[in-house]
Parts: sequence; C-alpha cells; structure tokens
Amino acid sequence: MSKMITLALSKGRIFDETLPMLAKAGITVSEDPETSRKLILPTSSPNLRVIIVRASDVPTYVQYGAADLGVAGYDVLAEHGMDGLYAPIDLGIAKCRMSVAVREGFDYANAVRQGARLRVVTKYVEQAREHFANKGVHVDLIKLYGSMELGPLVGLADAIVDLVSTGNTLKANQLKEVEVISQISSRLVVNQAAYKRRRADLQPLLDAFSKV
Ligand code: PRT
Ligand code: MG
Repeated sequence: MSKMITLALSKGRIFDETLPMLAKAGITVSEDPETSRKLILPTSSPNLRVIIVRASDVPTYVQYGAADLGVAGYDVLAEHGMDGLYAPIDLGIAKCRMSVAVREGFDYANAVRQGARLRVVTKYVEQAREHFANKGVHVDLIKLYGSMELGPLVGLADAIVDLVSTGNTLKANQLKEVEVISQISSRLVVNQAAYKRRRADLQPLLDAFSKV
C-alpha cells in the first residue's frame, strides 16, 4: 500500500482551476474550501489529500515536505525562490501579467527619461527590484501585503507593481498600466526529495497534470 500524498492548493482561482485537472485523473475533492472550514480535505482517492493554504505559503509547505506537491503562481514562486522545489509542469492556469501602473495623470516615460527616483509599492519586491535594475531606473521599493492600487492615490508611491488580468481594478482606481514585467501562470511544484524517492506514487498525478 502506498503512503498518503499531500497536495497544497490555495482557495479561489487556483483551487477552482486545479479541480478539472484532478477530475481528469478521476479524482474529486469531497468538500468545497469556500464553505468548509476544514484545512485538510479528503479526496475520492484514499491516497490523496488536499491541504488549503495561503497562495504565497504553497511553496513553503512543499519545500519542507509537509506537502509533496502544490500549485502556485509564477509570481509567488519567483518571490519565494526554488530551494527544495522542482517545477516540472506549467499548468497554464490562473493566467495574468505582472505590470507597472501609475496614476492616470502621471507621465511615467518622462519621469524615467529624467532619471527621477520613483517610489514603488508592491508585494513583489524581488521581481520589482530586478525589473527596475535591468532598466536602470532608480526606485525606492515599499513592501505592501495588499491593495497596492491605493498607494499612488494617497501619495504613498508614484507607481505600483501588481498583477493585472482584466485591468478593471486599475481602471476603477484611475490607474494605467505602463509596463508589462512578465506573463504569469501557475505551475505544479514538487518537493525535490519526494520527486526522487516517491516517483512511482506521484507519477499518476504528474501524468494527469501534464495532460493539460
Ligand atoms: O488573496 P490572498 O492574499 O490569500 O493571496 P493571493 O491574492 O496571492 O491569492 P489569489 O488566490 O488571489 O491568487 C492566486 C494566484 O492567482 C496568484 O498568485 C496569481 O498567480 C494568480 N492570479 C491570476 C491572480 C490574478 N490573476 C489577479 N488578477 N492573482 C491576483 N489577481 C488580483 C491582482 O492582484 C489585482 O488586485 O486581481 C486584481 C486585478 O485583477 P483585474 O482583473 O481587475 O485586472
Ligand atoms: Mg487575492
């Protein structure tokens, strides 16, 4: 009998978009994390359970082997780093882009041309640092944990680095996208040690995920 496999997911779009892939492997999750308070969800497979964690915590659970595998956005993985993780499959789900945005009236191109020092709020400090360093733009990065869009509106920052999908959030807050930093989708991440030692147990799931 093979040992339990633990899959780490976050609720919301990642859980919702991962379900159909599990279904392709004949696996259903017995409870809905939106309504259940349980953090450990059994599945129709006695050898597979799902744990529900914050999106940005998925790599941590997998890195330390508390989950054998997980699904996380490239934004989260790039920020966390790949220590102890193996990312064999880009699932092409939860797609969006990471962009720079400013207030509608702000002339970003001109500020950059003038060599101005920009204040930027973001949850993605590492990716923002790399982007502006590559462009040779001087920035003071201020870390926020949410509602980045507010920063430029109340004078905390000149610009934000955040995820954009429809652009509606930016529009609703009189912000405009001025640069796309990267295209983002979610990847399957596997604990490196588990990938080596439990390959046979994990293979059916890896196959199901790679069929997308
Ligand atoms: O919400 P929580 O703080 O727990 O964590 P989270 O926001 O990281 O989790 P979640 O579930 O919202 O996002 C999980 C993953 O989905 C992210 O890591 C991304 O890889 C991916 N994803 C895809 C997105 C979006 N699209 C997205 N639009 N994550 C966030 N957004 C947010 C964005 O930050 C902005 O506030 O939606 C807003 C913009 O959306 P539009 O459609 O108005 O442009
Ligand atoms: Mg969110």
